[in-house]
Amino acid sequence: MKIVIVIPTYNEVDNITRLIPVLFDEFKKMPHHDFHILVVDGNSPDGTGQKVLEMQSSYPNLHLLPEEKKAGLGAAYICGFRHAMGKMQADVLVEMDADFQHDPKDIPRLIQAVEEGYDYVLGSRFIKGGSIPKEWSFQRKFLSFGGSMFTRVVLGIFNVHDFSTGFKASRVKGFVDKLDLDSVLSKGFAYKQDLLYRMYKQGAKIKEIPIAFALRDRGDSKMEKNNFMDSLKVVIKIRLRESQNFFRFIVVGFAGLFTDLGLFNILRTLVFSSGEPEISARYSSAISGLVAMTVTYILNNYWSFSDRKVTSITRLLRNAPLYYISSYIPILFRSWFTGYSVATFGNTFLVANTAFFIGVVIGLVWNFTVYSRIIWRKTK
Ligand SMILES: Nc1nc2c(ncn2[C@@H]2O[C@H](COP(=O)(O)OP(=O)(O)O)[C@@H](O)[C@H]2O)c(=O)[nH]1
Ligand SMILES: [Mg+2]
Repeated sequence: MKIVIVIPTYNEVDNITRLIPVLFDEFKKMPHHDFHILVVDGNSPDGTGQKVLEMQSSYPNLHLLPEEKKAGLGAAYICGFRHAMGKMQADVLVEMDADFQHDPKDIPRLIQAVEEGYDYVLGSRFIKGGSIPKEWSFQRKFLSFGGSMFTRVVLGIFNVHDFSTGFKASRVKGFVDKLDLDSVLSKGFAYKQDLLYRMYKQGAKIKEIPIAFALRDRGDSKMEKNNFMDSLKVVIKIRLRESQNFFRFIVVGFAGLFTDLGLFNILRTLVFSSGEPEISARYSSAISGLVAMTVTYILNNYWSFSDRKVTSITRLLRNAPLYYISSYIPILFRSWFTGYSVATFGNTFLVANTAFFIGVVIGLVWNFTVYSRIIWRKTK
């Protein structure tokens, strides 16, 4: 496999000159792979780029991708990934810092997992065997670990423990080459969470291997003060975007409820007011229910599930009975369940309404599942 280690640098001249020889020594242990180093330099004033160019005479597999200016960690990686995939035809991309916080000796373990068939291998600090520097302040430890746990829960990716690690290997074919790198949500640190989520959605087989995250060797950290907030924003943005169908579905549900209630009362008091009250209520309820269902059907099609909307009128008409019937199933269930509950636990306000509420929640889950999986199922 052709493996490209992408290393962004900004003022890392002391580190990169020592890291490069160590890495090429490490590569010798895996002679069956074709290793390359791609340094993406943000036009460092300390001459990092120049130094890399000089070292190329000793290391033919050393490459430099100069940026016009420092444009953020995410921007540097995206730029490097494009170059490594396009110009260099890489099979595997490795992300790594220049400052020895990532141990070059861990590279064989990352690559081995890729050989085993994993598509996204993360050097993880928060699993058994992994660690962060004990010298870090409590606040930094807390933000790092807490941030990852928060991301884990909000994104619902429970097989990952370290969402902000900067040491990882990704398979290109079928994975990184399928991602739309133009739309990555951050030019800075938070590109990590977004890329991870995209790889996950792409169906990558993910593996974490434990790493000991060291202290920066020389030079200063380029960590921006707002990294944490940047990541938080990106994670929440992803969650909202992914849940958009669901939020809209809930809003449409309320619109349906108001239509139903409003129309029921208008019909009952104004249209069928002259008839028998019992018959009037029955007709009004049947009509308002049907109209409300039609309204929600249309709103769901053109709004909640607008990303998958059905445009052909024949298909829309053909789907309608399925929509009405499937939406009616939880109502039937709810009716049976409330009846059963008052008969069993007593005919009180609390019992009736608790049962009704449970029925509503089950109905929500049922409807959303049927709508998103069947009626407005995603077609690739
Ligand atoms: N090209 C480029 N490299 C950067 C930029 N920001 C950080 N780096 C490099 O990315 C790596 C990670 O940054 P670092 O300061 O070590 O972050 P920390 O480990 O979180 O403190 C280092 O090799 C930096 O030199 C940037 O804006 N552009
Ligand atoms: Mg670092």
